Amino acid sequence: MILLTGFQGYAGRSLNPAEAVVRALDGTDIGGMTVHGRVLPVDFHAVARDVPGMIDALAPKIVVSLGLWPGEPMIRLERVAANWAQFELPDAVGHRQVGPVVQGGADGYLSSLPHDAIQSALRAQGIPCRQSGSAGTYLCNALSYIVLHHCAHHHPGTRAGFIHLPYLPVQVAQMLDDIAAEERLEQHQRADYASMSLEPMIEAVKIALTIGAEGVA
Ligand code: PCA
Repeated sequence: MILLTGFQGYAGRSLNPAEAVVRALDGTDIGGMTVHGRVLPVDFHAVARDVPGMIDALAPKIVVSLGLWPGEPMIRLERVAANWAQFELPDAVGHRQVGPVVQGGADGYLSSLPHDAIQSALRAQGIPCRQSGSAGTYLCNALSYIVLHHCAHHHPGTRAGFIHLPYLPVQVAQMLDDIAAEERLEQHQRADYASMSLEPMIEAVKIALTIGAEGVA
């Protein structure tokens, strides 16, 4: 089976495309495996406590985690998870993690998903996609690290990786209204308020899981 996780909204926003994609794909069959969707709170301690047990209980062949990268214009495949957190923003329960994600853990892990094949397949479908060497220093990187660390130690056959998604168009529309209301200098001229509709995001994750499942018994 496949474990697909996605974060809830955070930083005062109720929507997160990651949650929407997880809800859309939960219970579907991909590559002969059932997708088990789990929506995660933006809460460092809850994630660190619950996700390893989730993996032990479900024993998935593939774990793909999803999150929002604000302003990212395309599907972003994260290659690297670093054992470092530098939360500039408190999480949903007010915690700011600064320091290692896992005390005493390796400095980093590489994703075990077939990134090049996923990238080619997405581009062939007309879905813009790129690979990234840093998932940042907030909870997405931390979750990616926690999953890869746990799999490296306890589920060596499990493929795992992280995908960052752009804003949904409705989020950018709302932001533009918020910015206009705040009358903040220059914000209305910024050219980096990228977004992507939900359908291609769902399609992208479906393709990534299909390719990730190839050759997995
Ligand atoms: N994005 C944040 C955490 C939750 C989410 O969806 C991040 O990139 O770390």
